[in-house]
This record gives sequence, structure tokens and C-alpha cells, in this order.
Amino acid sequence: MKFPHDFLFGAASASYQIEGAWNEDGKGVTNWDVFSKIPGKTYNQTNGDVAIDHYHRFQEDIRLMAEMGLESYRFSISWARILPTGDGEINEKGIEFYNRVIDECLQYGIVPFVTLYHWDLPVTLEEDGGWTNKRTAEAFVKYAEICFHAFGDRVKHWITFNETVMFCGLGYVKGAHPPGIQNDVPRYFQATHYVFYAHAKTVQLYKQLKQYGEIGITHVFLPAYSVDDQPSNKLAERHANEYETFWFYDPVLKGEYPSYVIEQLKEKGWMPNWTSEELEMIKQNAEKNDFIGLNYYQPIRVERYDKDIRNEKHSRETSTLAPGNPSFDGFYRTVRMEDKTYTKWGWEISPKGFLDGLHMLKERYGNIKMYVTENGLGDEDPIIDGEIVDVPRIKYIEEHLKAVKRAIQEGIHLKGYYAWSVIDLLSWLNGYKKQYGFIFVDHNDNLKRKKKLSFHWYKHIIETRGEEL
Ligand code: BGP
Repeated sequence: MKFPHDFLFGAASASYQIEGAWNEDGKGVTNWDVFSKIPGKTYNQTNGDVAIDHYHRFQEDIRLMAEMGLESYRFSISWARILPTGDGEINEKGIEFYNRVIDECLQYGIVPFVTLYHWDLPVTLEEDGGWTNKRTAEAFVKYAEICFHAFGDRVKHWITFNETVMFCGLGYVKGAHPPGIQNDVPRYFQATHYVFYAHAKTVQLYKQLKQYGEIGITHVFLPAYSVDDQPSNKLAERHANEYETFWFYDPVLKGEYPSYVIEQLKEKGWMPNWTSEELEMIKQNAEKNDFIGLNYYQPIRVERYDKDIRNEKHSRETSTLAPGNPSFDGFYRTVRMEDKTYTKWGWEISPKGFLDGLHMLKERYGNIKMYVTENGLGDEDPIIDGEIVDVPRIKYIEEHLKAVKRAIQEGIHLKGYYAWSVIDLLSWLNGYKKQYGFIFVDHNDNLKRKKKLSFHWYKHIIETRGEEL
């Protein structure tokens, strides 16, 4: 079987991880510009000041994407380029930059798939409470409106937020992302609520503008599986799915929060402050979502734990999602299993976990349209005779594309696949060591670009529409 003619083969990136030019052309300072410079926060003290200099090299990069035959490119807009102080004056130079990126894509027939928020928040908003302050949510809606007006004639695919669980969880529980706060669970839930509110209000606005494109949100997809059939571990599985998946997918797709979690938050005194208007906004706009984006890298294997970890100290190392850590509430822990395969960074490789998880989503939410908005292998690529022979990446993507094909055959409504990442870029906590791209960037030679083996392989897959998979 070939993939359906309207299925998009793509690849992805995010502004902070590729652009650089952190203080050029009127861009405001972001939370990441500040956070990454605090000693010890990132691997080898790397930051996105230059990143891979995509800001100055986007034409070359998009030309390479076109050469690879990419049908769609997912990238994010840096809020602080458009509104340097978050909700003040517009910076025309920022609008100009993204106009050029979008036009460059369209010139080659590459469909731009745009994320509005991939974690780089104007620092002025962060300093005023970030996502725990409703001001940020309202400011986001205004920022989104500016983007719809500026780019909506050419951009017809919008993602509001990338991975709410990550920037809220790492920001307020693990402290590994800005604002770097540890173990503040009430603030974690408050932040997630304002994100869902901002999302719903943005969806409502987008539909009112009648731009006739599609809009959705991207979540981490982390299906949980019990390590065995013991009832206590099965309970851990349920608990993990309620907190890691349903808490995030339900408000967007069902318009309400899962009662299992709400009951427990009430008991523990962790309830967010919310108004009936905010809840109504979430409820009213759920059915207007056009799709859900899934970032899938691995499932989690869980077992019951039951430990009070409120004062546990977290570190960058324990925040990179390798198994072996307790959940934020100590109810379960993730387990590395003997019979599974793992990447160099300890992430399980499991296309089957993905396929099974997709059926779980279909069961709960119906046949909603979905895109895989990220999937890929972080590795240290082998170089042989100067060639980057990233065979493990090819294998990884091949196996996951097979799972995508199988899912489509089984009636799952999947409309596109975006490999993470189109080009080697800055990993938030792992620097440049953890590579994901089809294109290599030489940090010892003026950031020169070079095609990897996977570049040619993916080109072939796209050309043949995955028929051989
Ligand atoms: C996702 C993020 C991406 C990217 C990816 C890989 O959570 O949306 O921005 O970083 O994970 O993560 P890492 O670089 O930590 O391996």
C-alpha cells in the first residue's frame, strides 16, 4: 500500500533550537535566553544564542528540505520576535522574517505547519508569573491573532502549543526548564489550566476569522503500560494515563477535565483556581478542534510505588525522561525492562507501544484527525570516511512509519508524519550531542550543512509514498 495521496510527509524544528540571532532585528529576550545561561542548567552550558544560525541560513536549509522532497515543514514562531515584550508593540522585522520563511517554503511547494508556542516565552511575561498568570494566556491570544492576520493567508495549519506537560511539568515540578521551580504541584496544575484556556480561546478566535485552515494542539503521547498483570501495577497504569494523557487530551477534545484527577486534586489541595467562564470557554470550543498532534518517542512501563516525594531533589539528569524515576506524586514509577530495547539516552524503542496507544486514543476520543508532529531517534551518529551513516535512525523511522501505515489500515485517522528533526539542532537539555536530523551541522566547520544517509532514504520513502514499507 502507498500512503494516501493527502498524507503529508514532513519534518519538524522549533525556533529556539535552530534560529540563533537571539538579540537581532528587535527580538525581545525570552525565558530560555535567560535560563540557559544559568550555570549547570544545560549540557555543557549550551544555549540558543547562535544555535544552528537558521535565522541567517533559512534559504539554504529550506532548499535542502525541498531537495529531500519534504511535503511539509513544521516550525515554530518565536513570540518575542513578533512582540518583544509579550503583549506590547509589534516588531515588523519579526513579521518580515517569518514571511520570508513561509514564502520560501511555498516557493518549493512545501506546506508550512506552524507552531505558535514551542516554549520560548518573552521574559517579561515569565517574570510576571508566566503560565501561572492569566495575563500570559490573554497575551497569547493576542499574539496568535497577530500571527493569523499576518500569515493566515498562506498558513493553513496551526498548532497552538507544543507539549504542555513538558513546559509546565519541567517548569514547576522538576525545575529543569524555566522558570526552574521544583515541586510546586499546585502551580503546575494552574499553568496547565491557563494553557487549555488560552488554547480554547485561540481556537474560537481562529474560527471566527474564517481563514478556513485547520487548528489543533500538539501533546506528548506517552501511553503507559503496566509491567505485569498485578492489580496494583494495573492501577499505576491507569493513574499514569489519567495524569499524563487524559488531563491534557480531555480538556481539548472533550471540553472537560477527567474526574479521576479532579477528585484527587481536591483531596490534596492541588486544585487550580478557575472561573466558570474559563471552564465554559474550554467546553464550548472543544468540538472546534480540527486535529490533535502527537509527539511520540516512547511509551512508559510503570509499577506502583507509593512514596512521598514532595521534597525530592530533581536534576537535569533525572528530567530527561529515561525510565527509573518516580511520578511527580510518587504514586508510581517508570521502569527500565530487561526485554525491551533502548536508545543511547535510555528511551524505549517501541512502535508497538505507539500502535496500541493510538487505539486507546480512538476508543476514548473517537476518530479524531491526528498528525504525528514529532518522532525520531536521538543518537550520536556514526561517521565513516566522512559520511554520516545514521543507519539506526533509518531503522527507527522505518519501524515507526510501518506502525503509522498499519494504523491507517486499521482505521486510525492519521494524516501526516513529521520526523523530529529536519536538521541537527540544539537539544534543550542535551546540547548538540544528541542528534536527530536528516542533515548534519558541523560545529567545527562554520556550521556547514551535510546530508546524512537518512536524507537520501527519506527522499526515497517520500518519492515512493512509502509503498515498500
Ligand atoms: C520534544 C520537544 C522537542 C525536542 C524533542 C527531543 O519534547 O518538543 O523540542 O527537543 O522532544 O527531545 P530531546 O532533545 O530532549 O531529546
